[in-house]
Amino acid sequence: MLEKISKWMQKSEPVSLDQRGIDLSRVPSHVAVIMDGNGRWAKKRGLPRIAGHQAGMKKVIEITRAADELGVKVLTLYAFSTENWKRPPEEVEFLMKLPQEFLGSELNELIEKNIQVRMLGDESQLPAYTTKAVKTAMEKTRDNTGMVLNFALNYGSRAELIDAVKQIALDIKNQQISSEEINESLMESYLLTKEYPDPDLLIRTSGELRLSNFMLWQLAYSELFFTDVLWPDFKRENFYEAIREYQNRSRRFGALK
Ligand code: V0D
Repeated sequence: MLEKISKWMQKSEPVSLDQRGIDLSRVPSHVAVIMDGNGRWAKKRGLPRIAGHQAGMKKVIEITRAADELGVKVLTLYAFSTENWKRPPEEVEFLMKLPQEFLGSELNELIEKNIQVRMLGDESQLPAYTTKAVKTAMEKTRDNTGMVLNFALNYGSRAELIDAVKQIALDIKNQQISSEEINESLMESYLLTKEYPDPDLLIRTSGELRLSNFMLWQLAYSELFFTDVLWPDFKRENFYEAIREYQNRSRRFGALK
């Protein structure tokens, strides 16, 4: 067995890893994260759920910095799903104030780092103070050319697919396109993610092994990394571990897909 491994290693291309064990020439372009476990983190400590969300917010800037420093091009964070409206109204209200709070303390750093803030999802049902904060951040970072920090807010993948199908049907009816033209690339041009490559890597924290209606089309070929670590406990080093695992998998299976 060891012999097999060493033969395989001789055959592979040489790789140069940095001090963290990461190959900087093969960093995933697009990383998506389901930031789960905030409520559980709080419960374990006898704190209200909102304390978990607050602690989770601290990790958003930490992981944004880590991704930016590695050269990730797009970081998509699932901040609020269309299912999250079912939570108690006080919790929803607290969550809706987080974009304002986050941007109040972190927007200057994002601007300095040439990061572009974007949003993915249906903004029409969000409170005005939430959309205002996000839109201001998007405008202030619109001309930046660095990493895209993409917040999925009131996002649901099935709704995104239904909207795409509806729009395609309308465009056929109006003779903008013909049904013969429907293919993967046309479909992609009707999705909210049309500007971005598909995620290379999905990270989900907190031990749940499901996609929960997140980017169902876009994740078709992505590497999936699940960890039991709760989002408020997720550190830079956990992010690096996910990147190393991604690189080990795609080194082994580089020929497939
Ligand atoms: C709570 C863990 C940052 C997940 C992270 C409205 C649940 C902290 C934002 C944010 C949330 C969103 C848009 C933006 C800037 C920041 C955020 C929500 C929840 C839901 F432009 N953290 N965060 N938004 N949590």
